[in-house]
Amino acid sequence: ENDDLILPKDFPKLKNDTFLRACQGQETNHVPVWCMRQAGRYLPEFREFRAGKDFFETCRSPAACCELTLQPLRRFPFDAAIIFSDILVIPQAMGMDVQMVAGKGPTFPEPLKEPEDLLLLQPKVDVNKELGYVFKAITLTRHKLDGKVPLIGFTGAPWTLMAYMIEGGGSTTHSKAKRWLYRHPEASHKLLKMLTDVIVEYLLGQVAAGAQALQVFESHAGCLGPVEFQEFSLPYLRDIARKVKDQLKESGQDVPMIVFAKDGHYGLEDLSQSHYEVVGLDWTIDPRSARERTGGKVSLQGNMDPCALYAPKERISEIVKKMLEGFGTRGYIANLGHGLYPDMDPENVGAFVEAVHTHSRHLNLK
Ligand code: 1CP
Repeated sequence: ENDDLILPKDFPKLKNDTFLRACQGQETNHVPVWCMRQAGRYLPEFREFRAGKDFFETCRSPAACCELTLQPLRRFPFDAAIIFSDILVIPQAMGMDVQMVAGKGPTFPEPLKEPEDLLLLQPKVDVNKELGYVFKAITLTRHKLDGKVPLIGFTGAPWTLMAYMIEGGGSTTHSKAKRWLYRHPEASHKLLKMLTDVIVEYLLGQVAAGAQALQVFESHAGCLGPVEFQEFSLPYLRDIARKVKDQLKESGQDVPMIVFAKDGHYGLEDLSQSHYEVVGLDWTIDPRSARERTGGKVSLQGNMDPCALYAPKERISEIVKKMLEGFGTRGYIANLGHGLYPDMDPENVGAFVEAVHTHSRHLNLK
């Protein structure tokens, strides 16, 4: 592949800016919709394309990432695309080995055990060198999208990445990682700071490569209580948004940022005042109370229970209508409260997208 052919310039003109307008709280004809994990195993074409290929090898191929990002957009009129990649490319860039083990998920053969292990991490990560493959994937995909919809870049948040680096994989209790918070608070802050520095550079690189919005996934907010969230998650989430925005402003750019702290209800007020344009919500929060608690200061994204996609299509339509009435159609991006599962029926995903578009157009006419 000739890398010169995918330079981040002269991108095709954007034809559907509904998602970007909703991020900024502007009026739209319909409520924009996309799904977390829309590029995923629920699509037969995804399973076929990924078959027999190593997951992180796939992540390192810009052409493969581009194809997987575009697949769901060929089927459904989503209003945004999200680049195919993974949050765990950052620990890899910092020098850790991460493998995708079938049936088990991401696995670190040598997780961090003690504070001394921080010395094993790269102190200064050159994101262009270590994560340039993601930037190339973004540039290529932005060209291939041909302006159909905006392209979202993303990262894991510091606490969520720290949790994986210490647990060595997925976990229900996160007790090894939380042990660090209670036993080694200084080392924990040191690691969170190291991650924050890489994340800021990584997000800026994604924008330079062509990302038109950025989502920060704090997927493991829920295992922290309000006190630990205040100390170990929120300050870093704020730092990331502030630093990215300050840098972008210097070059006259404005890219909306979304923070998604799964199961972090207790942080909703704070998250709505953390320099992000959009707060993502899981399905355990009622739309009206989320609006009240965020005081109309930010746009909201979410939050249908992904499992509602197992319901018959008529029921999905009713659930979507209620959700839209709860959030209102302004400053709102419809999504699920978490990612799609592999056993979900693509037809029902289509029904979800259609229900959002149809009901929101009706509500806007009222
Ligand atoms: O082989 C496969 O296809 C494995 C499944 C898979 C996929 C499709 C993994 C493994 N990652 C991905 C892609 C991915 N990961 C995307 C692609 C874009 C899209 O949404 O369409 C994104 C945004 C992510 C982000 C991600 N990875 C998160 C944050 C979102 C969330 O789910 O909370 C997390 C926590 C991960 C880690 C991860 N990667 C894969 C799995 C199965 C997991 C979760 C592991 C666990 O905690 O148990």
